[in-house]
Amino acid sequence: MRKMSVDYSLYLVTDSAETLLRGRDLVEVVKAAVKGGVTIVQFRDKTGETGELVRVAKALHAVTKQYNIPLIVNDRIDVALAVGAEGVHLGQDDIDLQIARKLLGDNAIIGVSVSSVDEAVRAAKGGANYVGIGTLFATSTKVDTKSVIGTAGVKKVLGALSAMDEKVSAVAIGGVNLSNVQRVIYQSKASFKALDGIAVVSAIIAAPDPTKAAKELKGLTRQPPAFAVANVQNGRKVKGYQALIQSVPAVVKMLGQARPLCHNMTNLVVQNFAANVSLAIGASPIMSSNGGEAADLARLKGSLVINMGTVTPDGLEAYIVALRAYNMHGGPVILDPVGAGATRTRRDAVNRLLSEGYFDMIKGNEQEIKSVLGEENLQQNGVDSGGSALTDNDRARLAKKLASRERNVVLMTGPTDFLSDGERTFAVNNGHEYLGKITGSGCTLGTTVASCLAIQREDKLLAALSGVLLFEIAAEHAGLREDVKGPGTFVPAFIDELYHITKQTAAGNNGWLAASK
Ligand code: 3NM
Ligand code: MG
Repeated sequence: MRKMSVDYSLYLVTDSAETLLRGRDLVEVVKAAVKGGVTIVQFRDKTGETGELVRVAKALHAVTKQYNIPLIVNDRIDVALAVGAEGVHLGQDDIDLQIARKLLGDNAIIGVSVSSVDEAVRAAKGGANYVGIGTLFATSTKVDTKSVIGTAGVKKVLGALSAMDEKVSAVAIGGVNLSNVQRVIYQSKASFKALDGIAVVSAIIAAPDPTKAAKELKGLTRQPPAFAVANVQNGRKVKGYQALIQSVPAVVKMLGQARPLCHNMTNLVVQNFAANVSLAIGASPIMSSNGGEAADLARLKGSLVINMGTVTPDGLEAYIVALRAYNMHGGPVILDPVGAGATRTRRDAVNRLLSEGYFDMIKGNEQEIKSVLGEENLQQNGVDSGGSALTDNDRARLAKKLASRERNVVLMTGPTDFLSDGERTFAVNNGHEYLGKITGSGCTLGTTVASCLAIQREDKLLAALSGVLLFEIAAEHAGLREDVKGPGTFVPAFIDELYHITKQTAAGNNGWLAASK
């Protein structure tokens, strides 16, 4: 075996299933794919007779040698040895890594399938050259997967690997395709380690034109997704709360000037209220839950709110269509996971949404954020005094944890709101008790923040902060008015105050912000 430096960026795993090949010859398909830019090939055939496996492996090796890329054989060390392949790939139930190393030598590339931190650490310590982390997303190519771990699971593994002395490369596998490859790379990235590549089967093997598919996938792996931002303002990262607050008036002012579109796929209860709040702050609301028109709306440079308040199976599919359309154009999307932990349907819906697209922001109360994190029984700190026993530090940590896991912004609402982009975490103490006594205050906060996101995309945390302060200080103003006697009279007064604050800010009067705390 020859020693070679390995480029894992576009890792093709073969599959001889007729449903994928549709009459085409595997070797020809792989040749076309390699021509398109595949950087490493794994021959994976779980059913063939040994003689046939050796014949195909030999033909594949002729192709990969021509392009100077490695050929890896799945599981079958004998086949790898027979054709002089550059390495093998081992599943957790395959032959032991140490034995494989002994049989194949130091120069062989040995990869191991892992789906957890433990498996990854063991593989790295055992001397694996790379790990294939999966199953990323549920895929019909491999139905007997042990666990579907999502980008959050991949990120966890990468984080663990980055803390080790052993150098091991990493690819992710399972359901990666043209529509999600950029997001997978973006969201999987741990602080000190990114994926070295992505591994695909059907996205290339089943593609009508494997050369084109490989070329496009490779291009996308080198380019950040449309929704990626540096969270900077004028090239500078604003770190402190006080410094960030200085930029809030400009955001609110811009709302009235730009009149951004705010597309709401929201529940029936709050549609009217959300549309009124949008209009009051200068945004232009569209209340449409029809996935069919989302692609057109996504081109209008607005933002999208997906509020699962009254989620239905059809509604969920419409959300996904819209989510993908906005992701493609870089239009910001907010998830409001209403009642996320309440039913299995809602938990499943959240998981499905998180696996199908990117949310620039997730806004929810403590219970909702916990359930999106998958932490129903969080370790409690201090004395349980009924209700939530979390301290504010715990709450801040929750928001930060989810934001860093999803690589987005999290706004966790409550008596104190917590905002985090994973690096910066702030608490806001504004608001009024009547917000808790009317329907749709959380949902319309989502609409407000989404409107800010539509015009402040570079620093999404600033957009969140602007929306929260505008919304909650307006509520304080309304609550103080003499004509407000309770929740009923609060609603119209609140809409008025949102309108007044936005107008004042447009005229250069930022006095209202002094109430921020
Ligand atoms: N291994 P596609 S998932 C071969 O989880 C394989 O280890 C997996 O196929 C794992 O790119 C998988 O078509 C199939 O989704 C990936
Ligand atoms: Mg195997």
